[in-house]
Amino acid sequence: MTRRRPLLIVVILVVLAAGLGSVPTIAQEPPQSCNDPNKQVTLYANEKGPRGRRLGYGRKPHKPRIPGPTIHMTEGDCVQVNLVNDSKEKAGLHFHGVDYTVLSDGTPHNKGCVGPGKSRTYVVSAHRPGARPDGTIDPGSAGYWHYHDHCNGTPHGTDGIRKGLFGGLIVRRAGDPRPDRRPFVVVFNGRTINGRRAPRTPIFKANIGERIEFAVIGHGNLMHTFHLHGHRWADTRNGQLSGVDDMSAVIDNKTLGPADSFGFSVIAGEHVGEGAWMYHCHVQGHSDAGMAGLLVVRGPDGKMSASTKAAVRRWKRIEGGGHH
Ligand SMILES: [Cu+2]
Repeated sequence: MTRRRPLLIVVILVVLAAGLGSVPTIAQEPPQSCNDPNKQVTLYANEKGPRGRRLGYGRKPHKPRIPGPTIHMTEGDCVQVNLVNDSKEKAGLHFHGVDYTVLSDGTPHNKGCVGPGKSRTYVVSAHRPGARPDGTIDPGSAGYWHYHDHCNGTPHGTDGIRKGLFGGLIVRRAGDPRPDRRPFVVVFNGRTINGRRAPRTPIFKANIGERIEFAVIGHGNLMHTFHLHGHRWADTRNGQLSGVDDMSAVIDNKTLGPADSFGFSVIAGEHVGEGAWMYHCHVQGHSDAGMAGLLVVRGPDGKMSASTKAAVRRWKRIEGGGHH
């Protein structure tokens, strides 16, 4: 025993030194306010549609959108989101993927709901990846996330989500490729895309060669599969491979359950050219019910070719022919 004691002391000293020298990344609680006034977002919740049966978040009062405005963050950011509830119903904000205290959880039991005519601030932050003192990896916050109501109808926001209270949240890592356009946000909810059925679903447009980005979110009670024609991406955090020998699967179809989300960026028309490329849910009964839209790849000058225009017209006519 006495012979082993010096070794034991050395081991203890090494462990202590390692502990003192490392930066604990997990012990910190997320902040409850952000100092940067530029990192403030205000969202307004309002009824939407002629009968006001839908609800949406918007950047301006009485201008709700479904999905709501996409919130952008970079790892290391803190964002203060002010929710002004201009609707006649209860609403709130609950975020996926990022850091927040229970005060910003947006749930009824944490008193995170906002009554009609009231407002409230939520604080969320995104951290960079790092190593924990024990050597395991603390993943960063980067990802294709989303936010939604957790208050309307039930304590789980079931009515709020059904009516349209949701939006995308994109957290980037420094060095991630940036798209040339605003991200295309696709929310599969019930048998709709962004609350609509073809041919009134979004028609996204880009010029050939541009980097375009999709953020895809599932909601409701159904399982979906997102498929994009003519383009494929890596099944990784942002759709990119780390090198030519990266063995990650390359896919053009991905399963999406409720509250799942993923995203990727691709080069519009790469290897396939201009045209009207469909994106849709590949559950056949869902695409037949109207869960389909278009990615229109225009020429490098931003002009749609005659054949692309004709294809878009045909698509609208065919999809407008009634759903099953
Ligand atoms: Cu589906």
